[in-house]
Amino acid sequence: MKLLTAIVLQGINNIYRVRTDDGEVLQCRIKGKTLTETERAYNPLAPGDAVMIQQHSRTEGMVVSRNERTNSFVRWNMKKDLPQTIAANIDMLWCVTSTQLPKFRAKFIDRVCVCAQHVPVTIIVNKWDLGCDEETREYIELYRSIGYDVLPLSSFDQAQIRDLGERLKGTRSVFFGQSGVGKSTLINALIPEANQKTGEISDKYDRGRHTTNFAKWIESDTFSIIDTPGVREIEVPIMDPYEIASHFPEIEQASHQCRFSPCMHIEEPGCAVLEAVEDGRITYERYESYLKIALSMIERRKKLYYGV
Ligand SMILES: Nc1nc2c(ncn2[C@@H]2O[C@H](COP(=O)(O)OP(=O)(O)OP(=O)(O)O)[C@@H](O)[C@H]2O)c(=O)[nH]1
Ligand SMILES: [Mg+2]
Ligand SMILES: [Zn+2]
Repeated sequence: MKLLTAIVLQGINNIYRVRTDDGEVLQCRIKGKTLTETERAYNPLAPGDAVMIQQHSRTEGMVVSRNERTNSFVRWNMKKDLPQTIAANIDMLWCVTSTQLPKFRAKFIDRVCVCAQHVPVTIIVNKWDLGCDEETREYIELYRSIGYDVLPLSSFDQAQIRDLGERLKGTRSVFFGQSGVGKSTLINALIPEANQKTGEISDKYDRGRHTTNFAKWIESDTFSIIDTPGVREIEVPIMDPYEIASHFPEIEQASHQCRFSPCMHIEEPGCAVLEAVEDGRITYERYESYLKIALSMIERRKKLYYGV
């Protein structure tokens, strides 16, 4: 049977909606164990994946293989203890945060940036219309000083949405962030036909209610965005603990002067990162983020590989 190339738009309960190169949208299951045997993962396919399919009818087909990914955005699924791919083959990851409701959380952003690995991250600070406290303003300056692009805006400001739309042009992007920050509202403002359901914030907990419950590929004439379900926490995938510093640009930069290489920047003599934290060139908050991720990675790997 002839094979066609398609892109995965969404997946729910092992049924994938894909679009072929000819623009036909089909529902597919995965053929046999082709994809599940080769790797241990929470989900074998994610939006953005390129796949080979067999078309069985006008509306149905079967996925027979997944093409190699250029990159992927992966979080660790704590419940299943497996890597969970949120999106694949993407140009930009937009870490959507809000000034309040829910409150801006820098530690969350730091983890997203580690999960993003080498996918470029832009930070959106949404709900600017609600005002922004001093602490959040300082964080915005901090992320900018490190080199991140930070975009304060409101979903309800048409000019800002137009500018965002300009920046999205020609890209395959992912919107990711805590529940309730306004990812789906932003997407509806950018692409009215998207018609994504949006939710209220629970006053009691200052949290969103997980309105979006599966990742979905949404398209305009000039760009595509993957809307994703909000999460409360994000855990980074298992990686070499020495690699973590490379996802903190200012720590990475200072580390070139460390006496030892590799250096974990925890207690090694002559560690230039510790010196930079001491004299304030690296903020304690960012170092603390790094340290927490690095120490827990050492523990998690011990448990995973040696069962201790
Ligand atoms: N004031 C204000 N409210 C906003 C803004 N953007 C979104 N909201 C509100 O925030 C609430 C949550 O918005 P959603 O778009 O559902 O949030 P989400 O990030 O998609 O949430 P999940 O799907 O649960 O991850 C809704 O009540 C929106 O109207 C904004 O810029 N300003
Ligand atoms: Mg949503
Ligand atoms: Zn060091």
